Amino acid sequence: MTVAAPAVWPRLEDVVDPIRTIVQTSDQVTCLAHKDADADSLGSALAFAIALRSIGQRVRVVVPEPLPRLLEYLPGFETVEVGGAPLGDTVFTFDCATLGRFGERRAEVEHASIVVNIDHHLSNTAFGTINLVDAAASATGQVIYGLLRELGAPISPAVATNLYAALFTDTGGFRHENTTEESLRLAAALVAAGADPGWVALKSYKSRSLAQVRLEGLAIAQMHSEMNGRLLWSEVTIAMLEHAGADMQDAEGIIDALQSIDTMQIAILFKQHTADRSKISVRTREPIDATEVCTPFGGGGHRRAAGAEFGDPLPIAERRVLEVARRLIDSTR
Ligand SMILES: [Mn+2]
Repeated sequence: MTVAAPAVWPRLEDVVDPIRTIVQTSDQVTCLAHKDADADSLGSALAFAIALRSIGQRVRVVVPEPLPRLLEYLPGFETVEVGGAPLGDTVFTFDCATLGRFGERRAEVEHASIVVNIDHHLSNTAFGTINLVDAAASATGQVIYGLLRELGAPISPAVATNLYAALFTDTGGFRHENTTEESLRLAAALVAAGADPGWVALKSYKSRSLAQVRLEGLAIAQMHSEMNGRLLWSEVTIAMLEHAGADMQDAEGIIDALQSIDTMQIAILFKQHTADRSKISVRTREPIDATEVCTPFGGGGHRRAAGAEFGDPLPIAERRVLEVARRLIDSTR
């Protein structure tokens, strides 16, 4: 069941005391990132976990399958659990707008007695017992920083590095429109607390494998341009993965190449996960809202970046999505 999001979200100062009580009275807190976790989701979960452990709490960090191996550089990554023990009664979620983001862990989140939902997606469905959602924040990591400060938890270099990675990658290395005065000030504060910006940049954007770059080459070589380059799309098929010696995690970043093209208004990358399951990543420029490409298919995200999953073979997903994309571009003429 989907819960309608409130028109006005609770403010940090309204939820900090209940969150403090939850943390102090729980035997164990589970920090859960979303499926196909990115550095904002997992970095926020790790930062929160490390900070709480340092003040004596028992905290686990869990991700739905599969383990996001490209994030192994995040401090504490070696503690991340995938599969295994139940989530338990107290679950904190990070950067997850809907219950659909929890993959095989969804039922456990639905049945947990306390769920603290911390996010920055406007489309968040308020599935938590407590919902700390700030759509003005550039990253969930920014919300976590504010919460940790309110809780009086120390921002160690490991915490700062995780939060910096969250903020840095969710702003595309401070290039996306969600880069604000506040996020840049926070970046400086995190560097002062021990995050190394050059190292995080190296790990997030300059540590790609040969297979990743080969796969990107294949996807770019067969990119389609429609409507005078306003609609740009490509695909990653299982055959392409085999050809490049890559797996689907290596497709991360291809969408950035598509969205770097000057004429682009909608860029879409189609990913064939199995014969009858596919996913899309979508990026847009003003005035087109990326969520409008994805919500007809049960997906969501942000105005500039969104995604969706399909229980359809790739060609069917492509036909359905491209129809929506062409119509959106047409309506902006
Ligand atoms: Mn995020």
